[in-house]
Amino acid sequence: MCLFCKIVNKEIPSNVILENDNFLAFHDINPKAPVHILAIPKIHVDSFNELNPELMSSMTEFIQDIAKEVKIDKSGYRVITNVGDNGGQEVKHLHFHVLGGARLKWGHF
Ligand code: IU
Repeated sequence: MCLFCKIVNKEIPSNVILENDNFLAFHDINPKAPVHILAIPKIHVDSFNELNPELMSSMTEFIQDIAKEVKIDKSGYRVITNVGDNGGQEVKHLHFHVLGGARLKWGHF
């Protein structure tokens, strides 16, 4: 079972901020911004490449709810999903990074 599936099953503890039947949001263990949350589907999806558009639709609302929950919806934030090797995806369970809490820099190569 993959790392994030174990987090979903609570076999590995995480700092959960929001959860419903289909999704889980928890604080990234190695934050790259003052606010850094990971949003994942509870079912195993390898990456954005395999993401069903219908699941993306409900994930959109979940990510919007995260931003409101941690109060970065008004100040602004960034949503990123890394895909595959060139995208820098380390954990092969789809996750969206939700980053905020400061004016973020841009540029990645
Ligand atoms: P990436 O897009 O696959 O590189 O992102 C993986 C993220 O998962 C990365 O930001 C890690 O800090 C984070 N993470 C975590 O929150 N808990 C863990 O046990 C592990 C990685 I391993």
